[in-house]
Amino acid sequence: MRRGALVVFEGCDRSGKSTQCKKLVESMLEKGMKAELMRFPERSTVIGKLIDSYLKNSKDVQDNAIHLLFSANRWELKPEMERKLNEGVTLVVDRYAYSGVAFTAAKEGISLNWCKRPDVGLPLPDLVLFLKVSSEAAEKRGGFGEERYEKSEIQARVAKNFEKLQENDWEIINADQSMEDVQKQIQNVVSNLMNQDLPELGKLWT
Ligand code: FDM
Ligand code: MG
Repeated sequence: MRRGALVVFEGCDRSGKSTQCKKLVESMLEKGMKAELMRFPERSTVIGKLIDSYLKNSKDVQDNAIHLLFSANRWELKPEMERKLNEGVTLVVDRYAYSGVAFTAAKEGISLNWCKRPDVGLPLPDLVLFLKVSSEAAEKRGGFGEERYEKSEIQARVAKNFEKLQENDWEIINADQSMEDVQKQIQNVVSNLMNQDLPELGKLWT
C-alpha cells in the first residue's frame, strides 16, 4: 500500500495556516483520500499541557528547557505519525520543527543551530507549505491574542528565522491573496504531490 504523505504548514501568526490546514483535509476527504489534521504543539498530552500553560503565561519555563519540551512533544507523537503514514493516511500538520527553531532562536543568546539539534531525525516532511503574509495584510486581519509570542517585535524576528530555515524545496505561498486563491494554489501543489511516487520516509536535518 502507498504510504501517506507528510504535509507541513508553516508561517507567521495570522498567515491563515490553521484555516488552510482544515480546508485541505476536508477537500482530501471529499475526494476519498485518507487524511488527518495534526498540530504542534499538541496540547492534549502531559508535555502539551505544560506547553499550554507556558504559552498562556500561567507558567514560566527557562528558554532552553521549554524548547526541549516543544521538541519532546513532537518526538512523543512520532510513533503515531509513522503508524498513520504507514496506514496510508496523509498527515496535514499545523506547525512543526521549523516553528520550534524560528520561535526559540528569536530569543536572546540561543543560536539557530542549537535549536535544530533536538529535532534532528524526526520524520522529514514530504512537503512544506510556507504561507508568507506581509505585515500589512497580517495587521488588517485583526489584533494579536493574549498568548506569549503574540507581539509584533517577536513576530518580526520569527519571520527572519523562517527565511534562514527555508529550503529550496519549500512551496512559498503568497498568503496575502484571498482565502479561496490560497486554497486553490495549495490544492494544486498537493495534488501534484499525491500523483508522485513517495520515497521512503526521510529524517529531518540529517
Ligand atoms: N511554538 C510552536 C514554539 O515556540 N515552538 C514550537 O516548537 C511550536 C510548534 O507556540 F506562538 C509557538 C508558536 C506559537 C505557539 O501557537 C503556538 P498556535 O496558535 O497554537 O499555533
Ligand atoms: Mg496562534
